[in-house]
Amino acid sequence: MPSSLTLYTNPMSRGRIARWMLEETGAAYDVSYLSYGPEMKSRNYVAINPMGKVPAIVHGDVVVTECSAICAYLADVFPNANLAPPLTERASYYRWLFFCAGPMESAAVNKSLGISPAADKEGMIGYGNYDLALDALEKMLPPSGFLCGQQFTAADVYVGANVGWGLEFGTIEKRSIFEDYAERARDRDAYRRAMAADDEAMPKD
Ligand SMILES: N[C@@H](CCC(=O)N[C@@H](CS)C(=O)NCC(=O)O)C(=O)O
Repeated sequence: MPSSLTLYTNPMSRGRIARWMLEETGAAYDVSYLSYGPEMKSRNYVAINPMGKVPAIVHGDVVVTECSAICAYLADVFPNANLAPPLTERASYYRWLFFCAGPMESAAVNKSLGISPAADKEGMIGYGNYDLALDALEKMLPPSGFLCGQQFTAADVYVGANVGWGLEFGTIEKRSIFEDYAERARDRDAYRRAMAADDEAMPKD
């Protein structure tokens, strides 16, 4: 197991999700903060993430980008944290991670940009339309417990963060099942530690 683990992030970014997940694992890690603009697009950083976006983690000589992949990877390499179901019981786990990273995120971001696909194009758009994606989320979210039953997993870090921030930023409509789930998922010491650390790293005026 490599000993070095570095998070590349900006405190005002999706990097907060990766930091929450790192805190859940209990692993020691370093943080490298990147500012938006030239620093994130520098040759050195683009060698890590060709998108020039945060977050990324570098674990030994392995690079992982994409918040959802970072969550899943960290759950696998730190199994003692018990953040992934057993291999043969991962149906809901994968379904949720990929649904949220793909269709749900696109639906929420497009909504915030005022982009709504023409009705005759919905069949070729992964999320169909915003209401369809949101209604699916509402039907699939459990009324109690977590996405994989009673076990809190990396999928709850990713989905819980997205639903929570979606509600706060208005990209996800307020519905009680969303609010209750986000509150349950984020009621974690690791979440509070991660948010406090990123708040502390915010630029001071
Ligand atoms: N799909 C990526 C999205 C990453 C992303 O868009 N990050 C934004 C911050 S939240 C960023 O780095 N933007 C800076 C830029 O594109 O220049 C993930 O989930 O990690």
